[in-house]
Amino acid sequence: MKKLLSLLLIVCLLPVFSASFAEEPKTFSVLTMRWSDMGDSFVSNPFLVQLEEEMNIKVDWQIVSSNDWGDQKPILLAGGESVLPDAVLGFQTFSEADIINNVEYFLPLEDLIEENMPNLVAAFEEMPALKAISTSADGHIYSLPSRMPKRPVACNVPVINMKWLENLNLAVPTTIEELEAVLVAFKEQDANGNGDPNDEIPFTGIGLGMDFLTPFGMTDVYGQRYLVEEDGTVKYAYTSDEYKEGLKWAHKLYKLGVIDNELFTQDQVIRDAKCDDPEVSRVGFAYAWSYDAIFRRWMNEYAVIEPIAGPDGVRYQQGDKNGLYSIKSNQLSITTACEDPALVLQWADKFYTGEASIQNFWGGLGEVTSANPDGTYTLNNPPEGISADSWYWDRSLRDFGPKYSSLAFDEKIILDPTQGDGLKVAMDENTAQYVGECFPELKYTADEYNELSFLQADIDTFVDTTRARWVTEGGIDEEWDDYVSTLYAMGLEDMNNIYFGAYARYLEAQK
Ligand SMILES: [Ca+2]
Ligand SMILES: [Ca+2]
Repeated sequence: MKKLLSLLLIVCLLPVFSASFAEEPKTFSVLTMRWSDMGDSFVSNPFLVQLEEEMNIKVDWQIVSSNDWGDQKPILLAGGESVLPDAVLGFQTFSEADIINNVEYFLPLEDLIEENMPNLVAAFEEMPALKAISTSADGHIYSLPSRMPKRPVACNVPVINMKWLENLNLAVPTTIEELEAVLVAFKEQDANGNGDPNDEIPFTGIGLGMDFLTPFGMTDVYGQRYLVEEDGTVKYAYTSDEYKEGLKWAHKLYKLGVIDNELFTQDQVIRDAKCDDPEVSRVGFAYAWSYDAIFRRWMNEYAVIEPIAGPDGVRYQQGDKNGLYSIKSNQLSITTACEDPALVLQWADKFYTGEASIQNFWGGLGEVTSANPDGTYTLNNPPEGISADSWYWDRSLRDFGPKYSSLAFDEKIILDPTQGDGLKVAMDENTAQYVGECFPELKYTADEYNELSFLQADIDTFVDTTRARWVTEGGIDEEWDDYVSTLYAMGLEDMNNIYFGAYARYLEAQK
C-alpha cells in the first residue's frame, strides 16, 4: 500500500517537475521610473525573486532614473508599440494624462482582471473606492491600483509647545478664541523662559498652508481645490465661506503679530532653522506632518493636540479616511506590445495580498519585515547608520506598483511608535476621528486635461497672489465680490463643471 502511494505520488509529480525543469521561463518586460539615483537594488527583493521562481517567469526590468525620464518619455510614447515595454509600473512613470492621450497603446483591462486576478477582484469588492479610482473617464480600466499598508489617516496635525503652556500656566487651546489667546501670550511673555520676552515666534510656516484654516472647514487634503460637504455635494474651495472666514481670521492674527512676518517670504531652510534653533525653542504652534522632523532637538517639548474647533464648534481635520496617499491609481498598465497580457496580470495579482504588500512597501519577510507566530507582522528597524526611509526604498518597490493591504490586514501590522511611519500613525490618536470626506485625485478625459491645465494657470495664480495680500494687508470684505467675478471671468464655471462631472463618474463607478 505504502509502495503504491509513493508510486502514485511520483507519477503525479512527474509532469510538474519535468515541466518546470524543461520549460524556459516566460519573459516579459516591465518599465519603471525610480527617483534620481535610487537604482535597481529593489529587484533582489525576496518576494519578487520567489514569485519569478514559483511562476517560472523572468521579469526583464527596464529601470529609468527620474533625471532622464523627462527626455525619454516623449520618445517612448512617440515610438509606440515598437519601443514600448510589455508593462509599465508605478504611478510616476505614466500619468493618467499620458495614458489617456495615447490610449491606443494601452489595453483595457476590465475583462482580463475578471479572468486572471482573483485577489484584485476581491479587493474591488471590499473597497469600492479602489475600483472607482482605477476607472478612466471613458469607463475602461487601463491601469491597476494600489492601497498601501498602514498609512496614517490625518495629514498635517496641530502641534503645540507643551513646555511653553506649562511655563505660562496655560491650558491646551480647544477653540479658535483660546488658540488666539495662547498665541498672544506666547508673543507677549517669555514663553521659552530664556529671559527675553521677544524671541518667541507664536506661529510659523512656509506660506499660509491651508492646514491653518482647517478650523474653518478647509479640508482639501490633496490640493484638488474642492471641498466635499457633509451631504456629499462638492464646491470650489477658494470662493467658499470657509475660505473667506478663515482668511479674515488669519489677517486678524497677522495684525496681532502672532504669525511669523516672514511667512510668505521664507523657504524651508529658514523655517527649519527657526524650529531647530540650537539655543532655545523658538516656535509655539504649527501644523506639521510630524513634530520630530521639524522640531528635532526640541521635539520632546511638543505634542499633537486635538483639532481646534472652528466658529461652528466643529473640529475638522485634514486627512483621508482610507489612509493618506494610500489609494493610488496608474500603478501597472499593459501596452499593446504585450503578447501575453493574462500572464502579466496573473503575476500582478500576486501583489494584492497583505503579505505581498508589506514586502513590496517596506521589504522582504525575514529581512525588513517579520511574520510573528501570533499572526502579526513587525516592521524591523534599519541597520545602524541608514535611515528607515532609504532602507525601504533600497529594499522594495515602496510607493510604486500594485499592492493591497486591507483595513483588517492593517490591524496586524506592528510599527515602532517612537519613529518614522510608526510615529506618524501614532499621531492619529487625537486626530483621525475628526477626518471627514476629502476630494480625491480623479481621472479626466483628454479634452478635460487640456482645458484644466489652461484654466488652472490663470485661476490658481490669481488665488495665490490675492491670498498673500489679504493675510498681510487685509481688505477681503471690500474686494471679495470683485475677486469672485474675476474668477468666473477666468472660467471658474467651466472648471467647476469638469470637476463636478469627474466626481459624479467616481461615485457612479463605486456602485
Ligand atoms: Ca514672547
Ligand atoms: Ca524668550
